[in-house]
Amino acid sequence: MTDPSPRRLVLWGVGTSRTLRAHWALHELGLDYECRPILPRSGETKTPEYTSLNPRQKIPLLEDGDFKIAESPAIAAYLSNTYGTCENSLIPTEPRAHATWLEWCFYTVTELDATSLYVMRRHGDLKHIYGEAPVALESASAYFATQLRHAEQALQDRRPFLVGDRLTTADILLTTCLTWAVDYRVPVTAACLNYMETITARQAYRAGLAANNPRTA
Ligand SMILES: N[C@@H](CCC(=O)N[C@@H](CS)C(=O)NCC(=O)O)C(=O)O
Repeated sequence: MTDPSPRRLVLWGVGTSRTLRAHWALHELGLDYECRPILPRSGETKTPEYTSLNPRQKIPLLEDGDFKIAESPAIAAYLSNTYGTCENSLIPTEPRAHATWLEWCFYTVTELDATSLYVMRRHGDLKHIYGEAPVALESASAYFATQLRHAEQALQDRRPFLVGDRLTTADILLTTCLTWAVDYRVPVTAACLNYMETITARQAYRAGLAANNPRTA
């Protein structure tokens, strides 16, 4: 029997660090959603249906009724701004805390993700698609180590969250980069590992991880 009342929130994509960010944010906010478990490099991001939703042919993508939004940091921020409450908001509002949150978000997605880890992925595991480039791979790994000093230094005080006294989307972004780095056997230093251990013990992280698993989605 078909569901007579399709859910409003539909998340496309499973199986990657970027898709995990969206699943995890949905669980932090306690939101009910439908998952379309398409995978990267499977042809599923290139179908005419999906291409009409996202011409970039990338996952994740969120549909909320007639609104759609891609880019994992934007999806997490949209969900918090739209559905977050005083109790579970994932974005600080006080101007300086908000600016610091933005700084962590941009640092993580530009310096750690796009410039370092993704370059390593493209020219490492995905070299059959993006080309072999050992020099780029090595320099991206060294760049990651230098850039990670910022997080390592900030986390020396053993703070549980990057900004303020609760989880924000910046924690979601940084944690997914740290777990990605650990999977890649890129050295991650002590304070970052302690921080990651605390954050990944959260129930919403566990639930997001299960939802992001292509075998269970
Ligand atoms: N900046 C985007 C990156 C999205 C991205 O690169 N997604 C990859 C998987 S992690 C993808 O969809 N690749 C498409 C494909 O290979 O089919 C985000 O953070 O959402």
